[in-house]
Amino acid sequence: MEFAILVLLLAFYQVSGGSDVGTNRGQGFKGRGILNGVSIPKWGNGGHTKKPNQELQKSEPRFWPPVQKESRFLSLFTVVTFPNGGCAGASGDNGTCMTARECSVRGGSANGYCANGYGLCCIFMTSCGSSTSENGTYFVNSGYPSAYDGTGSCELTVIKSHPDVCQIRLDFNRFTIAGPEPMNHVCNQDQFIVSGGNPIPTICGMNQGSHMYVDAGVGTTNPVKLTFVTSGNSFERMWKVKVTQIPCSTIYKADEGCLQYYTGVSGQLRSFNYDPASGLQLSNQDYGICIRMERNFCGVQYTACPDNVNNRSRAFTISGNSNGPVNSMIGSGAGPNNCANDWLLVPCAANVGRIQPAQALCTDRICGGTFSADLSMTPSTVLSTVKPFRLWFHTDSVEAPVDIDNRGFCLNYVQQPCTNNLV
Ligand SMILES: [Ca+2]
Repeated sequence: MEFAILVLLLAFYQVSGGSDVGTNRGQGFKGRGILNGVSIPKWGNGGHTKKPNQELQKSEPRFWPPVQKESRFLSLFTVVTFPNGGCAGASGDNGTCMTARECSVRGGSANGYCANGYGLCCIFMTSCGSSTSENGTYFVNSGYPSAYDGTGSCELTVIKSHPDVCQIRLDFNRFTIAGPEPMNHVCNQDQFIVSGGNPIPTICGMNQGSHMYVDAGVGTTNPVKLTFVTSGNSFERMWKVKVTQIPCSTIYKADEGCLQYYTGVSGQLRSFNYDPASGLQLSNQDYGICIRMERNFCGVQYTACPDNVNNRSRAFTISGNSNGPVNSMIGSGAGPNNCANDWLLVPCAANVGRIQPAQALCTDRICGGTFSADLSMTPSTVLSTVKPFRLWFHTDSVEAPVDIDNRGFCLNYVQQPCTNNLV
């Protein structure tokens, strides 16, 4: 989609002695290049007409010199066009490049220049009770950038900006609401709820830096609702959720069935409300975490993140009482060292550099309080070569009395190049 600024350029020029004048008269404009491109024709008879009443002395053609002195007014309409592309606003937020008028009509606020100064970077920021079809809208708490300490329900309705939108990506630039209750880790005070797309687990607590992909549905508008429910005790809440609409045809669309989608050879995966100091693993979770397979990479190694807060790492604490050491647990059985209720599913996971137990070459579910693909008190780097690269996280609705103070997981991942041992 493009639009244009019409610039009336009154160019006064003089042709004298055959010299081109053609200078840029658009000093009133910021930017460059566009007006310089205006070519002004040189007027005159071009030498193709013989001067009448003059005898030709020679046979070769004779040309008239250019018109000696001629002044003209020349008015030009110069059309300056630029795409409604993304731009970085002066505040650091991302916006869409457009004219001041269009930004105002569409309900945005101008925040710095773009398109070499011809456009304004238009930021869309909205709060409770509104709806948006603008790509890149920021959904913020009431009173943002101040915190909100109140109860209620704050909803944003997201309407497709174009019928060809397949997914909506939510980036939690700020996300601090009350965490789950401490017994069973259920979000029963504050909640963030996504409805209208595919089922999304309700989350709460601290989720700054996390993201979600929401299936936008097949309808041409298909509204998706984002709701922050705040209730219970006094709490300083703040959120700023960037809502990006993703067309079906783009290469940056997430794979189907991925609530989270990571790209790049390495990165960090965290469960919602993960925080080594005080985060509590959320109950009632069930979702897929996908890592885009980069070219010439055939597997992924996962390692628990460093934990600089606790004496014993809580970077992978999914079941058991993590106030004391808890070994890793694996598999889907109902025994004490299995993962019947809460687990991270790593397809055919195997420890790197450690001999596997004879009864199992690899495992799928991992839980407990130590990250390892076999029963152990020692954490290990875990390798999975199942493609596509995907993990699933599942928790039930119960924690106490067996499972206490678990934090969830934080894993660093590194994709592994294809070699003879890794196909
Ligand atoms: Ca549980």
